[in-house]
Amino acid sequence: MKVRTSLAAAVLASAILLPSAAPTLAAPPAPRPPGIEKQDTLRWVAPKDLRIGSAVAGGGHHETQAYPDPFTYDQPYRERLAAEFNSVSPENQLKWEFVHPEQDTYRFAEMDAIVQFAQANKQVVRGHTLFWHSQNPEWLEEGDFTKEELRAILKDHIQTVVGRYAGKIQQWDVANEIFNDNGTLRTTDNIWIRELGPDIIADAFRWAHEADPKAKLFFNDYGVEGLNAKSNAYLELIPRLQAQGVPIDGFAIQGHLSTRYGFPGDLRANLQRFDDLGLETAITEIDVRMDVVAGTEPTAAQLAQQASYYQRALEACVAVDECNSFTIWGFTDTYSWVPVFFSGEGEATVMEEDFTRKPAYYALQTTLEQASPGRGNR
Ligand code: 9MR
Repeated sequence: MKVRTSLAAAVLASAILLPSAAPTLAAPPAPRPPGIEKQDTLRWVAPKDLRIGSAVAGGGHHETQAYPDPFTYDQPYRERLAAEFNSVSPENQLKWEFVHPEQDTYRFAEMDAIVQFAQANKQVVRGHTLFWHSQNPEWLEEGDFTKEELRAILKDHIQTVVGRYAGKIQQWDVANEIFNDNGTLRTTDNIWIRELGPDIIADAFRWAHEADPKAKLFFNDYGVEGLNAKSNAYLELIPRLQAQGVPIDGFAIQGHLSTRYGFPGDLRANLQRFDDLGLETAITEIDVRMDVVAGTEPTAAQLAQQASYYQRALEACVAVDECNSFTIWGFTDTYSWVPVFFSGEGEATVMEEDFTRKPAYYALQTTLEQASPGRGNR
């Protein structure tokens, strides 16, 4: 399982043979990985009213690793991304620091390539994210702007980015992680809320809606799996904004879980109370990390616990009417953010580094299969 070094070397070697530019725009569909039947994939068994997705690795922590851009250069990775999923989410490629690195410069090539890939492979795209306290460019965070200027900067950004992909992005995480764990707004570290006040949240949704009236607009956060102060805060905020006519379609739960803690058994009840408000819901970033001891494999018990968390999360979504999208935050441990951010933890995705499927993969496959009276979005 521990093939990080050799795999990185192989990817690096193949990168040398490839052109340095991102794949061309008229991308053909990715071929199916050898040995994998069409019917033996997650997207094939998914119910027609549920998209099964993955983050698309690139940007962020990947830029500090010893491999080239995964989405651009890792062909076996691309084949599995196409074969297994019918929804994709850019992991970092739409975040401010990546897509808007200088005040007057946008960098769209990478996201354009993801959208082309998704279209060629009949996948929908989740846009992530427009309004966040993190991964903002220095020119923005350190800039000396008046309130009017900041407001104009946010509006321009949202309308430029959402407008460019209008009709091509199904769901947007418009506002990401706006609450602290205790349910108070992030009035210190979120530049927009700090400088412009909480009403700017509604404007962000209005501007996104103007730029693409058909896109579904979401709040997205971590630590809101269960019934707690943070999820309560969303339950209070969303209807209040909707009563003012703010275009909000959904509430999304990231789902970064750890086997160190118990499974959030109230996930289904929590999704249901947002569904009861008439909202769509989604699981947008699930992974399940575990303790790792360098040089050893996870135990069967660890893998079984991980599989059960993935399965219970998917079952919770399947059980709720308008939970229409279930996305894992990467599908192979090769590119997972977890070991980079949590020392001593890892193995958080459903496939080993050589794409061997873990018990967690089969748990998802079986759960999707059992949830599928009418299949569709293959
Ligand atoms: O997976 C992302 C990683 O590549 C970045 O370096 C990191 C920086 O904050 O962000 C990771 O993605 C985050 C997502 O955008 C929002 N929810 C939490 C995710 C994990 O940190």
